[in-house]
Amino acid sequence: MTVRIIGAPTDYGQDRRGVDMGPSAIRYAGLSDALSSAGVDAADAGDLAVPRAEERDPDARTPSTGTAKFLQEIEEVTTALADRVADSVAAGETPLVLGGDHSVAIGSLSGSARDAEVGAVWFDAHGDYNTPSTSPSGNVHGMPLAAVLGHGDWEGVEWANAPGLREENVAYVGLRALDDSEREAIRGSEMTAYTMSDIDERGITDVVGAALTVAADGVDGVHVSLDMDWLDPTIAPGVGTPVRGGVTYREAHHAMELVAETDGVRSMEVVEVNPVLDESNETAELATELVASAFGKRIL
Ligand code: Z70
Ligand code: MN
Ligand code: MN
Ligand code: MN
Repeated sequence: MTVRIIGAPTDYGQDRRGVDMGPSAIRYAGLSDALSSAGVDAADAGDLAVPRAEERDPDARTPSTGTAKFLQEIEEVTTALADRVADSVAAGETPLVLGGDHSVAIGSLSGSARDAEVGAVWFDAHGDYNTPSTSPSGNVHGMPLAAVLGHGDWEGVEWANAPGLREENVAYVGLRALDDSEREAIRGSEMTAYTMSDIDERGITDVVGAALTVAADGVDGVHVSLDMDWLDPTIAPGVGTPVRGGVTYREAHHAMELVAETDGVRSMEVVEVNPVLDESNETAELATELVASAFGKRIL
């Protein structure tokens, strides 16, 4: 198996500068060695060219679609990313996108689900199901799942919609911070949502197994989206929006080991690593370890 590393050094989807250094922090933490130890060939495509935020209007808004900040820039970045991901899949590789904030998922998913039916497992504290008109922040990293599914204002926004992804094949794991509008929209959707309470009650093995089953049902492959704020902030402090009560180190590794066992991973991304908020780079190191588990690294 060849894993194609694609860096997407962008922070246009949120307010905290520094997440654009995520790809560099993850590589520095030893990503290619970690992938080798998982027994896969890693090929690094380098980083996407992302326009420097300092050269753009900090109040960038696209009025026709409400209050999504830097929507033009995000369209540029995610459109380019979608092409890279689609090319990688077409070449028989498994693309691994390094964020960047979670807005990059618009690119990974619309690329991965361009010519195929794809499911998704969303490991995140947050729902990322806002639209420009429901968003409390205007930050697109709180919207990518709504964008790819064409929910609400995102309906018909062609560059953002992922043609081969259906709500029925999307499963959240570990939710614990939802806006009221998101809660209602998620309840009204066909997605499956496993919260931290479900993990408390059923255990990580059962919940992740169920999520993978939902995502893989009747599709060509599964996209794995790993937002590092899914983890408890005590072990992953370098994220822009830490939320208490996340999964533990062992739960996270086990979840990724279950991902590896499905054999159906078509594409993956790891996002929201912000080395500026993390003096010892432990969040990027953990991201690297978890990716290795997701691609088959085992203790014995
Ligand atoms: C909030 C919003 C969010 C990540 C924070 C927060 C969303 N729901 N996503 N951190 N990764 O602004 O939409
Ligand atoms: Mn997220
Ligand atoms: Mn999040
Ligand atoms: Mn598209």
